[in-house]
Formats: sequence, structure tokens, C-alpha cells
Amino acid sequence: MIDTKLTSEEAIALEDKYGAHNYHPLPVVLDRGEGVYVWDVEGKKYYDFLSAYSALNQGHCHPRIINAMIEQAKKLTLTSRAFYNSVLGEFEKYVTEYFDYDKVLPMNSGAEAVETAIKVCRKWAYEKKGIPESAAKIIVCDGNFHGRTTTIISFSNDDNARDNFGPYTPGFIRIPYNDLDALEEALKQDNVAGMLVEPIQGEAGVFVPDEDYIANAAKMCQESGVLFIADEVQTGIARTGKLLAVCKGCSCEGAKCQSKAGFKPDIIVLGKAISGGAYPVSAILANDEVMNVIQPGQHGSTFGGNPIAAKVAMAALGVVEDEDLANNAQRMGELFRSEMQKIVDSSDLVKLVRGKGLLNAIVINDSEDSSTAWDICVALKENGLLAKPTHGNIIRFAPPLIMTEEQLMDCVSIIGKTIREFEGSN
Ligand code: IF1
Repeated sequence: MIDTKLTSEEAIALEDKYGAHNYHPLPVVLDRGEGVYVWDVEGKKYYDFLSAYSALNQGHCHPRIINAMIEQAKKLTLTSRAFYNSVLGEFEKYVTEYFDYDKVLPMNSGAEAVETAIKVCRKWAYEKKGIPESAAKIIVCDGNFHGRTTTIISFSNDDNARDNFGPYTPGFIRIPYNDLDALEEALKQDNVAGMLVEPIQGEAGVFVPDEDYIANAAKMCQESGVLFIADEVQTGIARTGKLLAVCKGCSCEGAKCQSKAGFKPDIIVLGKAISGGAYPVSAILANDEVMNVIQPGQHGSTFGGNPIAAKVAMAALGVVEDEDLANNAQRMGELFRSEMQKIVDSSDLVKLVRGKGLLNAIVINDSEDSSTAWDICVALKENGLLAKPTHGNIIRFAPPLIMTEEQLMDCVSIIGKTIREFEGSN
């Protein structure tokens, strides 16, 4: 057979000509992935330090996840929810026990799960809290990123995500992140139904709030009779060194992590790594008093809860537990930040490092609109490590959580070498 594989240049030209220009990728064309590594079409090997925006916590093509997907794909792929399927119930039991909630509502993308949380919150507000029709408000934060739907971008303050997509959905109050005084004021308004927040703001540049911000915000919401909704699409599933980023004071030995923490969000939103990066799966988790406001015909999705998704998600969560990925993320994260701190201390180019677990970022010492972070990412690519800049000269580092210490130290030396080369050439 003739090998008809495209070159990188050809693949990029095709995307450029025939695809909408809604992304600006780094110029690398990936063809294969295994564990913490990916290979481009020319066969060059890289460490993946983005993990598909934290969807690949379990690494590329994890055999247990891929086998679960293949076995189920050969048997039954989709029934729609017009009929029962033989796997969904098993998944629902597994995931609710895993996170210690009464019920789950499965969807596909993160944005859909956020939309689901918003709908459930509003319905709860009208039917349980007695808020007058169409008056419910949900508190959100400056710098939020919750997805790309019209309602979600309506409460974004990122001009790029929002401009010229109006008219916008009303019903949101935006307050500064990591500001409990602002939350206290907002909670005094009439008809507040919920608060939707990221435990760490990813898109905003891996912004970690004060230690007790999330727990205190949750407590204040609870005291005001307002639902606390944690968007753990990016931070969840062991990424930040715990099963969920909202967990506190426990070591995540397996499941039911947050029940030991003494506080629990009313709704948890999950996506990305709940599928191990193999297949789109998202979900919200809540207890009966909240989730039971949704009745037949009121919400759903053709693919939500399909048998492949159910099997893939169980395998993906099983890997997180059996391979102790939360603890590995915790340990590797501490090592990574301490190694990056050495670079910060010895380099004028890198201003600071921050993050939790294996969700980290370095801030580049240059103006927000300069291309330095992008240029460093291109140089990192040349040296065999893939990462992507985010807003304002920040580089996010989020490798798969299966990374070993030896691999991590190899990556640290690639990053150090690249920064030194870069300083030398400028
Ligand atoms: C894109 C960032 C990551 C999310 C949180 C919901 C969603 C996301 C907290 C929606 C999605 C993505 C999507 C991706 C870029 C991205 C991202 F750069 F914006 F911040 F991950 F780092 N809640 N995050 O982070 O999930 O519908 O995409 O499945 O280009 O939009 P989705």
C-alpha cells in the first residue's frame, strides 16, 4: 500500500482553506499519541503539556479506556434516551457513588453541562425557592470561562468570546473573582438563584483564588438559600491534585472525596477528563432536591448518556482511582512548581509560576500584547514540548497526570533550556 500521509504543511494548508478560522493552532500536526507523548506526521516526538485542555488526564490512548470504547462500539453505540440502554444505569450508579451525589444528568460537551446546570438552577429557583417567573439571577465572576454557547458567552467579559454575538441572555450578575465582599453584596439582591464559579480560573491564566475563597463562597450561598455551582470541567478529575478542586483537607483516596471535606457544592459540572479524552462526555451531579426539578421532556440530548460514553467514562474514572492520579498530580505539581521557581529566580524572562496540582502557568515578563509567550511556545515545540499561551503572555502547563518524575524532570530541562536559548537570542 502506498503511504498517502500528508506532510505537516499540506495538512495545515487543508485546514486553512476548508476549515473555519476559529482557532489559531501552534504549527504542529499531530498524528499519534501514547501516554504523555504525541508524534507529528513527520515522526517527531513531543511531550504533550496541554493534554487537550485537561481532557487527557489519563494520557493519550489509555488502553483500558480505548478497549472499553472499542468493545462497546462493537455491541451498541446509541439508542437515544427514547429507550433504556443496558449500560447507562450502571454508569449512573458508578458516577454518583464515586462523587457521592444522589443523581447525575449526562450530556456531551462541557458547555452543554454548564447550560444544564443553569437550567436546573433556574427551575429550582422558580419551583422550590419561589422566585417570580423569569426573574432568577445567577452570580458569575469576572474572567470566567464556561464555554461557547450564546447564554454562556452572554456573561463572559472576554471581548473576543462575546463581541457581535448578541443579543445576550439576561439573568446574570458578574462580580470580581476571589472577592467575598462583592459576593456578600450580590447576595443581597432580590431573586438570586445561584452562583456559578470555577475553583481555579483556567482561561484567565490559571488564577488560583485565596485558600478559603471557594469554601466561604459556598457557605455564604448556602446561608442565603442560593445554589452553589462548581464548574469543575477543567479543574476536576484529579487535575489539581484532588479528585475535585473544591475538595479540602482530604487525600482523595478513591471516591467520595468531598463528603469528608464537610462542604459540598449543590451542583458539580464535569466534562473533559471524565472521558479520558477519548470521547465527548459531560455531566452534572446534584442531590434529589435539586435534580428532581427536571422531569421527562424538559431537558436532554440525542447523544447524552449513550452506551459508549457510559463505558468510556467508567473506564476513565476507574483509571483515575486505580492509578492514584490525584496524588501523582499533587506530587508532580509540587516538584514542577519548585523547579519552575528556580527558573523564575534565575531568569528575567519568567516573572512567576502559579497553579495547583498539574494545572500550572508561568507569566512571561513582557507586555500583555507582545508575542513573547507565543514565540516561547514555538521554541518549546522545536525542543519537543507542546504548550499553548493563554491571555496576556501566560503559558499554561498541564501535562497528563500519569507523568513520572523522570519524565517531568526531562520536561523541566527542556523548558529551562528553551528559556535560556530564548534569552540568549533576544
Ligand atoms: C475552547 C480555555 C481551557 C472550561 C470550563 C466549561 C468549558 C471549558 C471551566 C466548556 C472549556 C476550553 C475549551 C477550549 C479552550 C478551553 C480552555 F483556554 F478556555 F481556558 F480548557 F483551558 N468550563 N475550556 O474550561 O467545555 O464545551 O469546550 O467541552 O477553545 O473553547 P467544552
